[in-house]
Amino acid sequence: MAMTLFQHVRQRHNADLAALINAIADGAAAIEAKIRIAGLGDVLGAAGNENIQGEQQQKLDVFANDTLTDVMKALPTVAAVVSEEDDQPLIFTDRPNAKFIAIFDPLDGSSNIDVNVNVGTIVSIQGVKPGADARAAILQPGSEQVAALYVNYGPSTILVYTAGKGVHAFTLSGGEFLLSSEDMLMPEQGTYYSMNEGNIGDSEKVYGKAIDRFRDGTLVGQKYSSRYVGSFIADFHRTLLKGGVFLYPPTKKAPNGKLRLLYEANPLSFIAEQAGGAASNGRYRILEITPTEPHMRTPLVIGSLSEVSAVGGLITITPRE
Ligand code: AFP
Repeated sequence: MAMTLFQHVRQRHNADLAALINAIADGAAAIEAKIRIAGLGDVLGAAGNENIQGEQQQKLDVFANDTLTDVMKALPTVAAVVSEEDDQPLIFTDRPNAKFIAIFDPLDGSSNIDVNVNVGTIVSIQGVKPGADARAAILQPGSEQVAALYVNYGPSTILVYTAGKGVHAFTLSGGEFLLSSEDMLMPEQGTYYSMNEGNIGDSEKVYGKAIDRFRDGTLVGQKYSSRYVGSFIADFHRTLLKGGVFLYPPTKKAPNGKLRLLYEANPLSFIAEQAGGAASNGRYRILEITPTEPHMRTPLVIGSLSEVSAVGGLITITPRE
């Protein structure tokens, strides 16, 4: 039988991280079971509340958030939890030896659920020294992440993680995530660009220019095709496997970008870099940005090294101070 997720993390890293990632995977298996029967029960549709981002919470958002939060509450190694769905971080003050902070988007792309399109769970795991202020430790640059993972609820359910020694994928089978790809590498160059082209007129001109030049083959020396699902995990997973680039620029509606730094851009940038890819906010490497608040947004250009560098070359890079 293929190696389990727990065995893999334990062998390459340590038992505490293996227990944490395994518990998250159990939560994801419960979420996937609910997604699989979404059309049959009272599972689809809006829950009737808005989250901190001003977005309509779906019933499955609430279920996924409650499931993952309960997982974290039960783990004595977790010092704090940050969720897209909750305004404030949850700090566990009675755990002086806790050493992880779990930051997650419980169900990314949830507006796609009602039309049966892939959704995902994204988790960033940061470290905090025992006894240190967990609230302050939440705002670390992404380069300090201990691990990052996502779960893609698609035709099969796949969990991809890194803890700094490569990127590995596990496929859910019989309630267990089993190793399906080890030491994954993103192609250095792909053939797809991925952006909501409805935003081009409302974005900085350079993004429209980049798309034009991907199309006519003058940016990276070949003509590109377009792919855009509108579920970040689906678009990222394709980019990890096939190469290419995903772009979400600043727009008039979202002047700082739409995607969230701590629980979307950071974990997937860690995975992209570990797979040999790259990620920037158009100006800086994503993993070097110091967050100013837990729900901070960022523009994002992520994918193969060739395309991310080429888009970066079109943008006026401001040197870091
Ligand atoms: P929802 O979780 O509200 O569906 O948003 C999904 C998302 O954050 C991310 O998964 C997509 O990449 C992005 O939004 C799509 O945004 P646009 O609909 O503006 O293209």
